[in-house]
Amino acid sequence: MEIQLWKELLDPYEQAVSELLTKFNNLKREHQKRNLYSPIESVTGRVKSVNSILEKMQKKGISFERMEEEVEDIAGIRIITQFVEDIQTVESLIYQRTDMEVRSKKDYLTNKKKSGYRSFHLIIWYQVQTIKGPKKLQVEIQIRTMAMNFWATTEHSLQYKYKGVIPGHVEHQLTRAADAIVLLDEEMSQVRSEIMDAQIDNRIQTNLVQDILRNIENLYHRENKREIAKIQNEFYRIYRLHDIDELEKFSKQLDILAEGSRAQSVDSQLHS
Ligand code: 0O2
Repeated sequence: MEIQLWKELLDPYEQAVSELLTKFNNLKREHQKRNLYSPIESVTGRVKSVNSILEKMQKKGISFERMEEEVEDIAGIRIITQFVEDIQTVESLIYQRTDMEVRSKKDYLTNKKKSGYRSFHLIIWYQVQTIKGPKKLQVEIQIRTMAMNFWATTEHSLQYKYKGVIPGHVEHQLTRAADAIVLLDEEMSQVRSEIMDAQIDNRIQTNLVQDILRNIENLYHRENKREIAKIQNEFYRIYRLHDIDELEKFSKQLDILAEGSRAQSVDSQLHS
């Protein structure tokens, strides 16, 4: 293969990664906007470097003709979750989609790798539209917790440092660290519902404060400034109470006030 063809070949994979990043980030945002707990903590993606593709082809004896079929992770997405339970939720979300078709999966959670590696992988078919028409390609989606990711990225760096031959004592420490990660994930699962509740409350409060401030700003342009100052002071007073129910009540009252003020302003514009 001529070197200049690599860019042409990898361009659709770049496009797939970029589109999928947007889609998974949107999934996270959608949850947040609806004050729901998001099983997705963060998403990253990359197209494998030519060097890594060549290395894999050499290691597995893959020909150039079979490359796109057999190197399944030319495009890679990594979804990080907070809890082990979220991994299955993300998997279900992917299965439900009509723009992603699951081709295969590798469950390194139930069957942890000898190295200690834990993660859940899906290989999906994903279609991109290019100027040459549609192209269906494979994307590897790795789904793992923050703790699993910490271990995997550290171990990956060591693999690189020791060129795949990690000394026995380091390997031993990595195995112990992998066991500790299993325990950490289990411990975090025990307090999962409490953490989820706290995060949802925090999100609700953030959205409420945003709504309140937007209403105050709109009223500021239409109403008496002294009245607005009073409303703002009342907001600060309620905010200091740390009571979401009170904040919600205040926000609803302000909604009604803002709606009334808006209607009055439209009315007076029509009659002027
Ligand atoms: P990179 O640099 O992340 O792209 P295999 O035949 O088992 O060697 P295969 O068939 O590609 O590999 O599938 P597998 O095992 O599911 O591995 C796919 C990817 O999972 C790897 O891609 C790594 O990203 C990750 N992975 C798998 N095993 C390990 C492990 O023991 N430690 C770490 N840190 N990551 C792992 P690449 O191409 O190997 O690497």
